[in-house]
Amino acid sequence: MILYDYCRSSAAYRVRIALNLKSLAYEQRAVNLVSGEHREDAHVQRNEQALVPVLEDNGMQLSQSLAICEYLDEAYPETYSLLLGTPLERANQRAFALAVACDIHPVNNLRVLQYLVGEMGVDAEKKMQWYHHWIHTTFRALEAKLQKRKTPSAFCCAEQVTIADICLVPQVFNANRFAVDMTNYPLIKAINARCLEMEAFAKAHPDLQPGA
Ligand SMILES: N[C@@H](CCC(=O)N[C@@H](CS)C(=O)NCC(=O)O)C(=O)O
Repeated sequence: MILYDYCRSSAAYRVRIALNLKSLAYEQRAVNLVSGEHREDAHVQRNEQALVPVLEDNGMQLSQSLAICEYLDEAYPETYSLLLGTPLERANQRAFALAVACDIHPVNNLRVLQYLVGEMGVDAEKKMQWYHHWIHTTFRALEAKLQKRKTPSAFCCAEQVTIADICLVPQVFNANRFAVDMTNYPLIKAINARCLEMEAFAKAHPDLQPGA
């Protein structure tokens, strides 16, 4: 498998964690988001949306990190499962993951921040205010959801890592990178720390990737 990714892309970080948890071998090809390599023809041929990650498997190129994670689970069921338990439990794990992937990530994505600054004339301070606001809005909700669990577990939704943790950890990395105050999120911080102790997460860390 070939993973087209970028060290600090949180969507690609999710897929790296998933591949590592499932012990699947992959080759990495860095696509530099800072220099705009993702908008060049070669990458747009892989993903018309000009975004990373793209996973190539059996000659086919897939985009969208969560679709890729579910593909990996379906295509390689003999390895670690990213979704666990009953349909209700699995839906709960997806809901947690989607809160990050659909409700934080898209509004804080590079192209949105670039549009705010470029087309909308927003200054650097207001851009950071925007960035922090959307993280706090969903982290507050997720922390409350974790507090309310009837049976508290070591990870977001279970005693094992699921797709929920795979989405949470890269988002916490982004929050820390941009100095978001995490004081009010003790459970998120504890789960993040627990995940980072695991090899699958440690190996996927942005600082250890090509081009970091
Ligand atoms: N929903 C997509 C999001 C992919 C995405 O937005 N990737 C970011 C990096 S985390 C990207 O390529 N950004 C380039 C840009 O904003 O121009 C997924 O989960 O794969």
